[in-house]
Amino acid sequence: MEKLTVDVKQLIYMKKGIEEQLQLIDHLQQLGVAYHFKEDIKDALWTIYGSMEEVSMLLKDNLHATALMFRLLREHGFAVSEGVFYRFMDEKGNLKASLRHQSEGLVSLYEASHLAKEGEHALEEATNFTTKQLKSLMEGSLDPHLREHVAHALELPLNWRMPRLQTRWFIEASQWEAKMNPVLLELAKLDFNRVQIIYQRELREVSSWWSNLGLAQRLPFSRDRLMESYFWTVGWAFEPQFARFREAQTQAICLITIIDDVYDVYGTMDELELFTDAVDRWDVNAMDKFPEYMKICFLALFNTTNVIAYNVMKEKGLDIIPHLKKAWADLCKAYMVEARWYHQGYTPNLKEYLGNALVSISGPLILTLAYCTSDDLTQEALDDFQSCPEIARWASMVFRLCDDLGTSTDELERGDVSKSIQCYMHETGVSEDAARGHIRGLIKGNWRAINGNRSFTSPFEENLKMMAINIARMAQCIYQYGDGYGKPDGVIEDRIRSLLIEPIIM
Ligand code: 0FV
Ligand code: MN
Ligand code: MN
Ligand code: MN
Ligand code: MN
Repeated sequence: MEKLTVDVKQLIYMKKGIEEQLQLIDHLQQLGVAYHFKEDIKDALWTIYGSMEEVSMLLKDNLHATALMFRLLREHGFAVSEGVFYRFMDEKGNLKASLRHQSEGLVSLYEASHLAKEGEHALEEATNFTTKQLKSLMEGSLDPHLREHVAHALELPLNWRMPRLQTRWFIEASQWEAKMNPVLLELAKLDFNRVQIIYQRELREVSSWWSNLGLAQRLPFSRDRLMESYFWTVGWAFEPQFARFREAQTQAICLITIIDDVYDVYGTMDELELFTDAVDRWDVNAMDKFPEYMKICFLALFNTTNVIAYNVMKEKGLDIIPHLKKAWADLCKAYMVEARWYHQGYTPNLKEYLGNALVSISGPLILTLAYCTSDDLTQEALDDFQSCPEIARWASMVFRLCDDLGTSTDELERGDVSKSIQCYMHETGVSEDAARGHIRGLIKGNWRAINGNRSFTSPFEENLKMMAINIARMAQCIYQYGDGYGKPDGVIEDRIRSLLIEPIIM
């Protein structure tokens, strides 16, 4: 691996054409090894960004390379305008019909267009145009490799995909690709298997934490999902360096899941009021009044969170308890609001529902925990902490809306608060299909907001934004075919197996 890494580094600096350079960076990213070359890739992109005008001239009518450049720059937070695509459009702002024949360019433009911000009409046109063209390509006869790529793109755009899963797919789809450098591919396979072994080690540790806690046995009504929870954290930050992040987040997800079930399914209103108040005061003394099942649940939350905070205090001398306990209290209060609505038979309008539901999906808590357990946390950063910055809000919105699309049918049947689809139906009188369509539109709008907020000023901020974006991606992945978390089906099981258990054959 060391030798291959040196070889690939040389490749990055080797003098070559701009398209080749862009292609190399894209391959490194999709093969899941770009993190070994973070600085080198940054340098290369800065150079391209610094000479955008000349580069654009050079690329002239090369749609594929232009789209690749646009997407890579935007993914890395550079301010690049949709104007780079104007030269592929006619006076009316429509993409030129002759582009129909550039199948590779169409795929690249399709992927690039999913990085659109609010109000970028050229990119909106690009999504519509390429989607239509790619669908019609699928109807004709196509080279089987290209067909696989087009089908994959149409299923979900790259920007919405779980990175690690994309890596596994891309490595396998690249085996027969003439354009793929075999050195890259070998490095990618070795690294994938190496990282998978790291995941297995982490999973063993966190799974022994979970079984020692014994909470699932004491609360048999709740979902017991250690493996799925860990899988989720791999989606949020896959690189080996984020081991501590994954551990703390897996613990949090297991607790969130149980507590969500307590509020949604099991607890009485009086019990829930007591619990919410105890979390708000972060007070073990409040446990006297709890029923047994709630005592053990509270103590698990209290102890686990305090251990996480203890480690940060031990290593950095920083006190993160105030932020963590507030995030948990906000979550429980949002759960309480939903429990009250359900209890009273009240259906809020969509706006009122979403204001609460973006907290109850736990996105803000997860990102608070990510912030506070960050390796490069400082007192200064802690003083600047915001409980729900804009990007956390939009990512949580995508998470919530995807969850509602995937879980609300069963939730309603079981008896649960009206979710976004039902709130919108109640408010407007439209059909369920129409309401689902409306929600999918909202998801796209939130993605545009996320895309408009990708710039950063420090690695600390970059990591957090990436995690927020991955929260939205992971929601798209888990709920793609229904409730992949509550009722993990064959698809999610296969996905978990392919990332955590089955190595790639060399
Ligand atoms: C979703 O469950 C779910 F399981 C959540 C939000 C907790 C675990 C997952 C992560 C934090 C990643 P459900 O659909 O029951 O959630 P709601 O909020 O709809 O009750
Ligand atoms: Mn292929
Ligand atoms: Mn629930
Ligand atoms: Mn709930
Ligand atoms: Mn749900």
